[in-house]
Amino acid sequence: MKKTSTAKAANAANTATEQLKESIIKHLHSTLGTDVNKASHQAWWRATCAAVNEQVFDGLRNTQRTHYEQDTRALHYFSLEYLMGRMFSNNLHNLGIYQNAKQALAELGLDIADLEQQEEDMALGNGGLGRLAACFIESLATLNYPAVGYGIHYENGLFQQSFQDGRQIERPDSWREYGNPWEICRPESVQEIAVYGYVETVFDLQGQMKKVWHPGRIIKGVPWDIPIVGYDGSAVNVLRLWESRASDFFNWDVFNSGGYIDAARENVEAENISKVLYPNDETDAGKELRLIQQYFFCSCSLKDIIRRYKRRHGDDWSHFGKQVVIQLNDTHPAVAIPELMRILVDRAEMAWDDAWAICQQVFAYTNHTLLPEALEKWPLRLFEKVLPRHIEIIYEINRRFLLEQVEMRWPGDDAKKRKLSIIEEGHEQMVRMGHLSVVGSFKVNGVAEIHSKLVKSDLFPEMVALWPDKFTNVTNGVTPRRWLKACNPRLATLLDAKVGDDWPTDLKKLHKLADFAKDPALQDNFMAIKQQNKADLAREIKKLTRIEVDPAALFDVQIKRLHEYKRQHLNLLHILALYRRILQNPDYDMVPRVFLFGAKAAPGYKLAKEIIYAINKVADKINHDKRVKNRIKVVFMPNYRVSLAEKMIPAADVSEQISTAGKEASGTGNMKLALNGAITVGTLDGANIEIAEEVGADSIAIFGLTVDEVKALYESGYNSYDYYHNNPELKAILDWLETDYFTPGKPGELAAIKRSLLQGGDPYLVLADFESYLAAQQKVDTWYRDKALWAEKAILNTASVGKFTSDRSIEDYVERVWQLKPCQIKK
Ligand code: 7GP
Repeated sequence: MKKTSTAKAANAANTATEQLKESIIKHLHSTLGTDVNKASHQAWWRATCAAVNEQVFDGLRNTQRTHYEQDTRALHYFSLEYLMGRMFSNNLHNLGIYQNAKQALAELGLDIADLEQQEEDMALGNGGLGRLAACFIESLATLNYPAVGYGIHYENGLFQQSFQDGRQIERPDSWREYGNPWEICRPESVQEIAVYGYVETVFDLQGQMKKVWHPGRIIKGVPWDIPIVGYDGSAVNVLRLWESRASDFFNWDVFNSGGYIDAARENVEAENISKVLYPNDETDAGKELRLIQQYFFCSCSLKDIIRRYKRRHGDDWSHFGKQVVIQLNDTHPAVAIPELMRILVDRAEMAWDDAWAICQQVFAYTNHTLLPEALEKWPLRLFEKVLPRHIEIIYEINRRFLLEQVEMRWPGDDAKKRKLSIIEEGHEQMVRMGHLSVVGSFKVNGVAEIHSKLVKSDLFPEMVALWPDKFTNVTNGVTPRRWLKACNPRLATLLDAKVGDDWPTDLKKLHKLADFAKDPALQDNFMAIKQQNKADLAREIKKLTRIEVDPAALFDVQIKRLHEYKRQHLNLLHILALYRRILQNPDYDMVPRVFLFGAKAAPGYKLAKEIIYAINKVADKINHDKRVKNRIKVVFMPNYRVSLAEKMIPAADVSEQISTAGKEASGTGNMKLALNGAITVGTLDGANIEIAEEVGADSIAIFGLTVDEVKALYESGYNSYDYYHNNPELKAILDWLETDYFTPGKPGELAAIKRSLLQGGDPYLVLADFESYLAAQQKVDTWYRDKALWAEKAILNTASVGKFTSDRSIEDYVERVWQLKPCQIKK
C-alpha cells in the first residue's frame, strides 16, 4: 500500500518536472526569443520565471474570482515600504515545486543556485518596517486571508552600497532596469490624483455650504500587481504598487498655447513622485516630495478600494466598514484618514458624523518606533500648500476631538489640549501624524510587549485615558518559509526528518526538537550543518571582500540598519578591547571569532557613516596584524540586503541584539537568527525579552541596563565621563581612536565616535553598558569551548522560537484588530 503511494508520488513529481522543463524551453523560445544553445543564465532565469508564472497566474485568477464571488471582507495593508528581496525561490517553495524546478534545470544542465543569483533584490524598503510588511503579506496569503498590500512602485529602491577606502558610497538601485518578471501592469485600473490648488466655498441651490477643491495638478497612478503566493495553499494575493505618471489630459491648454517647455517640466515632476525611496530609516524626511508620495499612494489605493466596493454595492455605503479594514504601517500613510473623509463628505455628500463613523471602523495603526526623530510632523504651511482641502478636514477632526473628547474629560485644561492637539503650536505650526493616526483609528498597536507598554505609558498616555480599549500589542514575527526553509535547506531537511515536514506552517512543532537537545547524534548533525553553512559563507566573504576567514571560528553577526541606538559602536569597542588584550598579552586565550557586520547608513547620517568607516579601518588593521594570529577577523559585508541576509543568517553562531533598552521597538533579525540556531547576545529590549522567555535564561546571553534602569539613569543625570575615568580599559580604547593607529598619518579620523560618547553625552548609554556587554561576551566565549553545551543551546534556540512566526502575528491581528475570516480558494 505504502509502496504504491510512494511510487505514485514519484510519478507525479516526474511529470511535474517534465512539464516544467517543457515550459521553460517553450518560454526560452517564445517569451525570451532565444535558444538553448546560446541562452545566458539571465535568459534561463527569465524563462523559468515565465514557466513558474503559469501556475502563479492561475492561482491569482482563482483567488480574485473567489474573493469577488464571496464578497469577502478584506484587509488592506498600507505601507510606504515593502522589502521583498528576491521572489524566485520563495515562489517555487510556496508552490511546492522547488525540487521539481531544481531537477528540471539540472536536466537542462543548469544549477538552480546560479539562476537564483540572477535576480535583483526588490528593495523597496529601508529595514525592519519594510521587511515586516513583506513577511506579513506572505503569511496572509498562506493563511488564506483576503488581503491586498498597497504601496509605491519605486523606480529606485534602497541605494546600493559599496566602500571606497572604508567609506560608504551610495549608488542608485535601478532594480527593474531590464524588467521584472513578477509584475503585471494594470492600465485598466489607472487612477487620477489631485494635488495643490485652492479650496472654494460655494452654496448650492438649497443654500448648503460646500467646499470645492480646485486642484493645481493632476497625476496619474498606474498600478503594478505583484502576485504573493501562499505556502502550500492555493491563495495568491496581490501587492499593488502605484507608479506616478503625468496625466494624459493634464495641462493640454498650456501645451497647445505654446507652453511646451512648461508642460514638459510638469511631466518630469509628476513622474518624480515614484522615482526613489527615501533612504531614511527612523528619521522623518520632512520633504514636500515625500508628503506627495504618501498622499499619492493613499489616494490611489482608497479609490481602488472604493471602485471595487462599488462594483458590488453601488452607492450604498452601509457595508463599507464591514468589508474594508485598512492597516496603517506606521504614520506614513496617515493622510489616508482625511482623504477618506474628503471622499465621503465632499464627493459622496455624506454627513460628517456618518463619514467619521466609517473612518473609525476602517483604520487601524501600528507604531514601529518611539524615537522622537522618527515621529512624523509636517509643517502646516507645507501641508496647506500641497493638500489645501485636507488641512481643513484635519482642523475639523481636531476641533471635534478637542471639544468632544479632551474638553469633556479635562474641562478647561489648556495644557492638555496643547499636548493632545493634532496641530502642534510653536515657532512653526506642525501637523502631528501620530496624533492623527490615534484619533482616526479604532486600534493602535505596538510590535512587542514592552514596546506596546511604552507606547501607552510614554507616547500616548492621555489617549489611553480617553480610549483604554483602543491600545493593544501584536508581537512581530517572520515567515519561516523564507527565513528557514528557503535560506537554510540543510537545516530544513533535518527538521523535516526530526519533527515532520509541517513545521513551516506550524512552527511550534519545532519544540519537539528540544527533547533531543542533549542527544549527541542530533548535536553532531545540527552543528555539521552550521559548519557547512559557515563554509559557504566563508566563500562568499572571500568573493565579496577578499578576506579569508576560518569556518571553525565563532561567527558573530550584527546585521541591521546602522544607527546609534542599535550600537554597532558598542560591538566595535568589544573588538578593540580584545585586540588590545592580544597586543598586551600575545598568549591571550580566546575562542577565535569572526565579527561580521552588515548595515547601510542613511546617506545624510554623518555619525553612522563615521561608525562604518571606523569599523572598516579597524578591520583593515586587525585582519593584517600577524600578532593577532587569526584570533580576530572583522568583516563589513558591503551592500547588506535581504538576499545577503539569507546567506549570513544560516551561518551565524552569535546574534548581536544590543540596542539601548527601550529603543528597539521589536527587532525581527533577532527572531531569524535564533530560528537558525544562533545564540543571542542582547539587552532586555523589544522582542529580545520575549525570545529570552521562550528559549530560557541559559540559552541567551542577556546584559545591560533594563528599561527602568535606563530611565532612572537618564533622570539621575548620566555622565559618561564617570565610566571613562573608572574603567582603564575603556579609557585606553577610546583614546586609541584619537591616535593615527588605525589611520596611519591621519590622527583623529576616528575621533568622532569618542566625541559623541563623551562630549556628546553618549545618548544611547554605550559606556554604561560596556562592562556588562564584555562580561556577556566572555560567557559566550566560555560556552563555545564546550561543543556539546553550545550545540544544546543552539538547538534549544531553533526549537523554542516557534512563537515568532509571522503566521502567529497575523492571527493576533485577525483576532485583536481585523476580524477577518479565511477564505478557501476554489480551483
Ligand atoms: C522598525 C523598528 O525599529 C524595529 O524594532 C521593528 O522590529 C520593525 O520596525 C518592525 O516593526 N522600525 C522601522 O523600520 C522604522 O522605519 C520608523 O520605523 C517609522
